[in-house]
Amino acid sequence: MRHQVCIIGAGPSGLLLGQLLAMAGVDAVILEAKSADYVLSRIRAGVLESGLVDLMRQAGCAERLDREGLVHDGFHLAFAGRTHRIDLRGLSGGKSVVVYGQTEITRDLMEARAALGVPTVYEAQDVALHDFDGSRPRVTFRKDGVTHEIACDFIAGCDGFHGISRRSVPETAIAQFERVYAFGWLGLLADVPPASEELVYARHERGFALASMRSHTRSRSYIQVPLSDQVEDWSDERFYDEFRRRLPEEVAARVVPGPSVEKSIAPLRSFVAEPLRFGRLFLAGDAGHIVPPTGAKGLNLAASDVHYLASGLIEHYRDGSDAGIDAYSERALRRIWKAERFSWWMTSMLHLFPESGDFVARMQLAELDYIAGSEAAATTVAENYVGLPF
Ligand code: RFL
Ligand code: PHB
Repeated sequence: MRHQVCIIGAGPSGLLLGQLLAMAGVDAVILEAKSADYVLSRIRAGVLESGLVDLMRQAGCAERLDREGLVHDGFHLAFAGRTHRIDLRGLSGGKSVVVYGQTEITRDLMEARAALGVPTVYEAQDVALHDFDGSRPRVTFRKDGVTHEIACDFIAGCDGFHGISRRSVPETAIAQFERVYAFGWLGLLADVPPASEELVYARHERGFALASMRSHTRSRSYIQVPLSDQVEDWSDERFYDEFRRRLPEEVAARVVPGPSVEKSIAPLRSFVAEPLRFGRLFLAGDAGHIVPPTGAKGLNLAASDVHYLASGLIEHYRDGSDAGIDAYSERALRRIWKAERFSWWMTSMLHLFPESGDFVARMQLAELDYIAGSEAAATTVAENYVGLPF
């Protein structure tokens, strides 16, 4: 088998890249380790920046997103018994975010890919990358007991944090920067109306809480938990008790404790690999970087990577220029580090760090009070939350 580009991973990064390339006439195959149903069952992000929405439109996949996505012009920061609204639209020169689940983005992209009839191999086992430091990279995998080989011009590693692409690069060729946090987010999805029309990020002495949603009838709720906790420790009832205690009273009063459709604990991590290009292999999305979810940036960063990478590859095939792919790593990393900073800062300001003591707790409150009282401070929150320009 021969294809121009071999994409590893059919998460949002791989599918969006595949779609943009297909629309431009570039021939790409996607290899995915799991089944399509498994990929669709992962509940993750829900807040989209306008850059991602625009890319979905460019990919011809935004019809349902434009119809069902909820435009949010603001969100709330709750702390010390107060609630402060960040007016995203007013503070960012008219920008907003869209609430629409990652699962739905994935589904829309999968359907568009199927309609184009371009190849995706699900349940590809033992995917291995070869010779990407030379001019003829190859990818091998097993499917139904048979070994296959794909010859290609480029490999796009879109296989997430635990994927094989980044691990295929010699350790001496890659620098890795990491911060691991001592807590995780316990998330609960339920088919009940959300407690608040806009998202509420709450800093509380008992730990962080976030009231979010997927639609007017589906709520997504999170609480900070120690990493030692297991999902089994948290009945729905216990979850809602704790969630309510951490939210402002008027929001807590409106929590409808519906049975969980999904409940899971996600560890929090900041991570960046440098560079994002190794010969003819490129890393994009979670394969190259991870942010803690507090800034809602993970999925959106995957989209900006894909934007830079797709335009570079299209330029290569259409114009015979390598300027775009040569600049990929640097362009993507400049935006990644700024989103890393924002996500780390929001995480630091809103979570309970028991080991850090009262001084840090007072700093968090001073910072939140400053944001609530200063338009300049609130503007930097809004500008980063709606997403820095590509
Ligand atoms: P994904 O979504 O992890 O997709 C990677 C795909 O690659 C496949 N794969 C392989 N395929 C072939 N061969 C191999 N050896 C492979 N190894 C892995 C995987 O099966 C998978 O299908 O990465 P991608 O596409 O870069 O997308 C990134 C986003 O998924 C991610 O940034 C966000 O979901 C992060 N994230 C969140 N971001 C937000 O903005 N808001 C959130 O609320 C939020 N919640 C989350 C999250 C990430 C989580 N993870 C990674 C555990 C909650 C969780 C639990
Ligand atoms: C979500 O709805 O899953 C969500 C929203 C905002 C975040 C993180 C997660 O910052």
